[in-house]
Amino acid sequence: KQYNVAILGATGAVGQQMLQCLEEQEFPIANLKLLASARSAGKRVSFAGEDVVVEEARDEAFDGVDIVLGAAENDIAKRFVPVAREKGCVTVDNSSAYRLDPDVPLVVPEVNPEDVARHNGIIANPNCATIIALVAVNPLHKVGGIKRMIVSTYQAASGAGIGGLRELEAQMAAIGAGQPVGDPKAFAYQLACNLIPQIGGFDAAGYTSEEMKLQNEGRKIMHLPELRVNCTCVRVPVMRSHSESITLEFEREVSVEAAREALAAAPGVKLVDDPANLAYPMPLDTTDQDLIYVGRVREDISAAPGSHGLALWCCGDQIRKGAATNAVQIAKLLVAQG
Ligand code: 2RA
Repeated sequence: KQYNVAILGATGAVGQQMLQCLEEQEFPIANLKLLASARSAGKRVSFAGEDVVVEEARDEAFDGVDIVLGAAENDIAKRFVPVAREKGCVTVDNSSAYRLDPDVPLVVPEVNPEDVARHNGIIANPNCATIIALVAVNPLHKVGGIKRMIVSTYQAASGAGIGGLRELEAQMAAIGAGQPVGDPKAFAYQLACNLIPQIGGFDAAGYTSEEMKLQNEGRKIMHLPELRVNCTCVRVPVMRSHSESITLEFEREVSVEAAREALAAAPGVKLVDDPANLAYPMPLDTTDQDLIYVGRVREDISAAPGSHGLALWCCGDQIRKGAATNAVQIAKLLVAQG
């Protein structure tokens, strides 16, 4: 069977990557629609050797569509995803609009694929930093039962879309040319040669919306309502891979050897952990591929007596597995489940 597929937000970084993932993963497409703002309508994009013209997103564009991949921001998702559902489409939405809706499954295929089947027309794609962390920690959760996570993220400029990428490139070029950097637009401050400890707005407890996603989405995806998470999200001058330092507290002992063994066998993971040979995950290595690299696996030497802890480091491409690849993998689960 082949499917009529639409990408909503087709011209952004994630939308463009979704198109590439559909082609790479040979998704069974009968007809493809690329939907975007009026400003982008008319653009030509090549797909599987054919030219596809970008159309303006409007209600009737969803007529006859089976699967929608949502790559647009929250306001556009809230405007069109309900319309698509009314028309019988199933949407895999990358915005944060529906992620915590109890009626909407939130899925990382390596973690909770079974949740896809309970959708009612919408499946939410988790936040990029959540996907990257959970692909790395889920194999360890199966061994020792995770109670608590302390996470620091080092998030790439691409998290702010094409504008974030362009801004970092321009700032690095200006610095290289000895020119003034100019006023930041995609971020609150200059990102080149800097670190910005803020992604999203602050809540009353001093946490950003990005930091609370890992707790809230992690609890839903892993079905661990008691999971305790303390997250610090930092924007770093890296193009498109997020990195995360993660300390885990377990119910049961997990040795470093057992952890490495579980990670080496885990779906979606590449274990890169050989400090003696300076082998560890780095953003340059994970860029433009779909695996989450995990390394620096070691005992948490600060763990309280009697408790069991590990520390690790992981990197993943934010546009691919952090967004587009995960969404296309969910769509393939949909197809596989008929
Ligand atoms: C970011 N995770 O990195 C957010 C949205 N992609 O900016």
